[in-house]
Amino acid sequence: MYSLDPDIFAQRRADLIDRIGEESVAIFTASPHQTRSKDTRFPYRPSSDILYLTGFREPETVVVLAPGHEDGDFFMFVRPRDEDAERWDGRRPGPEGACDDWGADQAWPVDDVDDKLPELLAGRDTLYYTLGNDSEFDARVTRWLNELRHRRGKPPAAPEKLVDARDIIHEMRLRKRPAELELMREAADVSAQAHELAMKYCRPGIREYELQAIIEYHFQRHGSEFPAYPSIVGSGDNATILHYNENRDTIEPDDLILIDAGCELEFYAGDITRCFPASGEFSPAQRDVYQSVLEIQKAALDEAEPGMNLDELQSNCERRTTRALIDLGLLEGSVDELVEEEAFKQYFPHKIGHWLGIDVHDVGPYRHTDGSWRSFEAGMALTVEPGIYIPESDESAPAELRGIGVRIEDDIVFTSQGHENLTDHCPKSIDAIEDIVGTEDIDSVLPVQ
Ligand SMILES: [Mn+2]
Repeated sequence: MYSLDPDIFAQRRADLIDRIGEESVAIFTASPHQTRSKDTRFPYRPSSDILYLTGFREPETVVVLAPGHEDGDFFMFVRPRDEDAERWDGRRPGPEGACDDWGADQAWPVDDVDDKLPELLAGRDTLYYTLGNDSEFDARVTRWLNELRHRRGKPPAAPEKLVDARDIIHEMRLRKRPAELELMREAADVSAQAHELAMKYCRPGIREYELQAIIEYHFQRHGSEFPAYPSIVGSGDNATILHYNENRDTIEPDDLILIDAGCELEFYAGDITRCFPASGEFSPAQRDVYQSVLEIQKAALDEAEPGMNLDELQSNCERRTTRALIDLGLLEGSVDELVEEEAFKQYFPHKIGHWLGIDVHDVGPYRHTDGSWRSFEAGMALTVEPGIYIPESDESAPAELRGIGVRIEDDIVFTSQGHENLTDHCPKSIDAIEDIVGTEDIDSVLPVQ
């Protein structure tokens, strides 16, 4: 169960209920449990919107918020208690637990959804529900609406308007409150410490997956159940693959290593990228690329404050990156023309950052509905992660730069005045990194048997 105070979930539901109003009803469904192979499954990752509203984490769950209903406003359909199933697959709270421990006003076994849920829709004007996630459930919703429309002897009872439920809840999730920020700070701290450990225990000859194991061991020691996303440990040319996660190679003495890893703590994500040389000393070429990215990141952090928007941050980063690429001998021409042609995309193909929260690429629109970019506001959490990647195969690049990939990523939260950098203490300057890499010996801690 969440360590977040149950009142926080109650407050979120109350907020959502306020926003949708008494004429409406909202349905949220859990994502399905995915098969990993044959009859085994991936560990279940609860659906973020349901986590946000309830903290409840089981598959097959349906949450209904029906403001002003005579029996309450928070209803759940959950997996029923089942002695045999629980003996095999684990304990279930069942409907009773959903009421007692998660605060549902009423809860039923999920198999009762066809009997009970249409009643919760009856008489409402607007249904908040997201079509397209689960075609089977979509068909059920359609059937219930039709049944309500054709009900005899009663006034038309089916909601006439269907609104995407994400619009409203994702807007809420975009602004983090103090209790969430505390968890995000903790997720950032644990993630930062894990990067530091990887730097300390790195040495030529170690495998990428060993560094991954050190990082993920640290995550779990601190109560994280999952990494927030598959950890990226790329040495040498592997660092130029943006979402590399084979992590099987042996680290060579001359490699620069890129690690992009963050823990998920109480379902809040950390997301940090750091790069460091396996030998403990940057080569001149690695140093040049690294220092360029570091300065680009510093400039972005210096200007990231409320009132700015992601498009401005991105454009400025593209311009600075273009200038750096010219200085490094990777592009030729004028900054204006190269920016216009988007020539930087060959070496910086991604965005400067993304929202961060319960999902690592968190929800919430970056633009207003009219297409204009929305300004950053206090409580919004963003990653800032410029990069330059020069694949080994790039014959147009100076030979000494090929096979170097650098990304530097911090997690920030906007405050009324500027921002708080949650991951600033993770070693980042060339001196700080060179001081720490290779200072510990993993074999003395965990000898290979
Ligand atoms: Mn990221």
